[in-house]
Amino acid sequence: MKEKLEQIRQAALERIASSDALETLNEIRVAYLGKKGELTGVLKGMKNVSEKDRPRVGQMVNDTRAVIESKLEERKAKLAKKAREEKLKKEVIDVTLPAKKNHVGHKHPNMIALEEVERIFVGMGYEVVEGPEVEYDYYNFEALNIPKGHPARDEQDTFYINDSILLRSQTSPVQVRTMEKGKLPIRMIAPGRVFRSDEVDATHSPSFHQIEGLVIDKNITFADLKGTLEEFARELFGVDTRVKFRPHHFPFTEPSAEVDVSCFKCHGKGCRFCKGSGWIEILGCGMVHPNVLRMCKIDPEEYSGFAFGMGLERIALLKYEIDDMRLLYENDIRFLKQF
Ligand code: 2NM
Repeated sequence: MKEKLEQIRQAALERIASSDALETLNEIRVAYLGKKGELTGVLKGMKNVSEKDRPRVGQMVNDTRAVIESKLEERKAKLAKKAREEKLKKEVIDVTLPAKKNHVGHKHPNMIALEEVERIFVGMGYEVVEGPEVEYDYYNFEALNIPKGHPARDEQDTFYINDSILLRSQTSPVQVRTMEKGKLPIRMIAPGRVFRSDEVDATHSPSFHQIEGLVIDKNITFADLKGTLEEFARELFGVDTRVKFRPHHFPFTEPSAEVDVSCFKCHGKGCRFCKGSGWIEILGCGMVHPNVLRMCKIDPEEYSGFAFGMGLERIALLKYEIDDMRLLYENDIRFLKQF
């Protein structure tokens, strides 16, 4: 019996020592200590051992079991440590490798210009209001004193969805919606995308952006309009900028004007930039037409106001001296990063 146990012990310890995987250790455990294992076999043979020898033999079986178990644990810890070290070695991080480049974008010139314009008007107490790009014919034309058959409808080739719904050709519908709400006074600008069926060239696109402004209060006069836009031009183009109001016609304002600023490149002497005139056109404006006020349920006897509108792309092209509007729509990061 003793020799048998000694033999089992030897064989088990040898196998444990030469094992090199955790799975092998488990197989060894099963082979010796498992239900059908060799040591268990010996225990089962105890019934043939004399009563007198039984405690001693039992002790020997337990000792053998304990030795095998402790060696198994010891080997298991060693193999686990080895595996962990190999894993760490494999996963080592080379901190000298160049970092992955994180390509960040760049603010679009339209956006830089828009934020500048918004900053100026918000500074004068204006609110920035947005509205839908898909509009009713009513808000885009009718309420702005442009009835069906009016020539202004042909001047702005409009994308129609159906008879009464279209892609807005200006952001004035946002102003109409604000006036309709009836909360006065109003000091607002409405920036946003507008659509006109134009051919693409250096100065045209079927989709571009406008910023329109509106002030409605008691006793608002053309002098307020002039002062406001003069201040705006000086902030946007420099303190020595002069402004010129040329009579014009818009259906939604009366009187109306177009506004030129003195060329900020040549200061009015005349250069290539202003095509020799010394002046650059930047926006249209006027006193809101009484018909528009009435359609928005505002009494023109009590309230008056002014409105203006400018093309955002035009401002961006001028301010950043870009000579082709198409560059603004290509989104080439090498182009955008210059501004
Ligand atoms: C312009 C020029 C002149 C304008 C008018 C209105 C409204 F809704 F009050 F009638 N909003 N914007 C306006 C006036 C727009 O753009 C060249």
